[in-house]
Amino acid sequence: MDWKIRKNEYNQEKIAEDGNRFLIGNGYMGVRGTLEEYEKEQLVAINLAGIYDQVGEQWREPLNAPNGFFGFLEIDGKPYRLPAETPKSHFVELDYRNGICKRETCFRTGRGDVILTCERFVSMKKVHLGVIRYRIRANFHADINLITGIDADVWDINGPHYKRISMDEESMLNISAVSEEKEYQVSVVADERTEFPCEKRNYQERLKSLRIINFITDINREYCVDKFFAVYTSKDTDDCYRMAKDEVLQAVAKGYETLLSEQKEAWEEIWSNAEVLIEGDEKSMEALNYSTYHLASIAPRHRKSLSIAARGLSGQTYKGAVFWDTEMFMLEYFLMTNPSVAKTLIRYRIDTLEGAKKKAKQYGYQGAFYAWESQEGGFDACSDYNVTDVFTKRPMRTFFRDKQVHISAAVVYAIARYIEVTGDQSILEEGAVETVIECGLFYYDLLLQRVGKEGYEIHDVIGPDEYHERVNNNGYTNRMAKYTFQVAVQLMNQVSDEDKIATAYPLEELKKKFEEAGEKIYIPQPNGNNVIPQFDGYFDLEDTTVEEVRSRLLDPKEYWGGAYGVASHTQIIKQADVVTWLAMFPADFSKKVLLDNWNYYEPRTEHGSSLSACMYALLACRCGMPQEAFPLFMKSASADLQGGGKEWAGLVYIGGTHPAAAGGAYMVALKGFAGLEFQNGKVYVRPNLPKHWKSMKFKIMYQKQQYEIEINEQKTEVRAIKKEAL
Ligand code: IFM
Repeated sequence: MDWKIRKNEYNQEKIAEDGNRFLIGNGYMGVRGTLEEYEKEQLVAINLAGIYDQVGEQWREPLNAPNGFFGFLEIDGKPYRLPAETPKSHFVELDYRNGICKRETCFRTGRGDVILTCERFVSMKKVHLGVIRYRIRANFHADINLITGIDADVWDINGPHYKRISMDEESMLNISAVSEEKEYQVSVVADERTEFPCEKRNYQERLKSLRIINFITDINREYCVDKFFAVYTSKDTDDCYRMAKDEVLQAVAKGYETLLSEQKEAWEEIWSNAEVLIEGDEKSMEALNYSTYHLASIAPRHRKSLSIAARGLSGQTYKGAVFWDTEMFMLEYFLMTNPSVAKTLIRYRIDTLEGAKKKAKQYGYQGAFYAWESQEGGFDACSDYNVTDVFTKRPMRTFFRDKQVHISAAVVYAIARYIEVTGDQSILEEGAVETVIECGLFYYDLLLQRVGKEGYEIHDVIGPDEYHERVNNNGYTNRMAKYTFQVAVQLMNQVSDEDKIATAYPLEELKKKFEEAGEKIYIPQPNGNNVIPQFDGYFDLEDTTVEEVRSRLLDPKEYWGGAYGVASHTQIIKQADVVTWLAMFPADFSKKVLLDNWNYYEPRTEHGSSLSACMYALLACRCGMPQEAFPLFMKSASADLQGGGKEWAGLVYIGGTHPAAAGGAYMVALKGFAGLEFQNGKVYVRPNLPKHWKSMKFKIMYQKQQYEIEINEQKTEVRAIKKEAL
């Protein structure tokens, strides 16, 4: 495996998909895999983590920074740029071992050929920094203008976000922009290094700060231009312009080669903990490591409290918001490979507890109801009208924000899993206990007791399967609420009398209430065929096939759920729901029940969400069916490598990268195929490899100790290899 993906042909229809596939990032910013000469029409984005802004009544979304990678060639006075030009040859390559994206394009002119090669990365060591090396070679004496600069005419889904844009008349290229709503300042400064005679001239164009570098080429000589740019925002510092300038000065002084070796070192460090080796199936190994490349590229290492958006740093899709994806699908990867990032993700939820309490209050509940689409401060960006109807072009009332109450339990799950895996209790003092108690209070308030019935129920919710809205007793939700009560009691039992929580909450009373709630909450049980109803009345819905439902679509972009969606009145579901429950809590039922549910639900699942396949794969492994799990694992692991996922929900664009699928694939590999488990402070592996996998080797962190795990036909070994915490 050469840790590179490459595309040799140029096709315009794939610009959006390639932007995701060739993405580079460092947790602070994500840069779509677009070409240097592209502009907003080609969905260029330098997407910034955790900084949001709203224009008018449109959806609030994260800011895209002015593009410091912008640049193009003029040859003999004529611009040569894609897509306007047809290249003689062209390739794009991502070296995902080192987070470096390269393109090479040969332009044919009337006088000869010019080859432009660009190699770029965003520094993993200095997260504000972007670096690019241009190499230009011609087989004739070409008059070259390399036009390089910063483009503030950025792609926005709900923008434009910058109301004021300024450029100083300085020797360095620079743009400072002020955002519409929150008046965040974003400054980008750029400069370059050339070591050959050339003429340079700065100029400004609407929303662009540009420089022409002019030279005449010798035949077949390579000319190298190294450009460095830095992005700072007023969320990082009070003086972002100066900080950006200083960073660029330092980068220019260091030079490309030094920054490149720092980049390689930083990525090597990541892979030294995260690489998964698979013998016997190179394709799986590539897909899996490429998937986790995306997770590593968006990991917030630069902050103590920040989370990851559902589409990572690939743009403003889904409002750049944080969903349950992080806790239920991505967290495990960080726990195994970099627990301090896992802690950062959890702190984000602890720090947004106030937002969750506010949301609960708005709906008349006590406790913490986390945002379905969480932005700064836990603000719920989810709109009441989250899908646009393809027929009427009107926004459709959806209930994701109001009814996907399972989100709070995902936060509790993450906290409990973090403590279990890392053994680090320090988050308890940082607000984790309050967070869990508040989530418990929220579910407590949702409980209903029907006259003449014993248990407690939860009505009017949406489970993971979003096509069926406002259902009663969604099994997954009720089970997660039960789990929340149990974790809350456990944590309250650890609180000492001197602890300030002991005075803030009536702990004894709460423990009693939650214990009782945990025991009495109604958990849907398997029917005569061993199948658990996804919610009350699920089996009464039309039992049909995914293909039949698909054939009823009048428009391919039509939304399947909601009031009159094609799936709403059928048993066809969007994504793993009961199966997510069983994959998470396999000990709840016998293996036979797990299997019968898998067999029932799988053919009835559209897998319309990239979060679905991995849960089916995980449960298949739990049922001892690695062969059935394998294609579903590959579907998750290849979500961004192959592309082709759903790009539209009604008329709303939902394309981008799929970090939850990546995290899901990683879970399948480790928990499913390798059968990794922790019990009483010990690491166990009960391998369940697909037939053609000859061996598997990876490292994990468990309770401050790193282990190397090796599984092959002869042996299964778990070796403790490093003492220090990561
Ligand atoms: O969180 C998911 C949800 O489960 C399905 N729709 C997309 C969301 C973001 O990935």
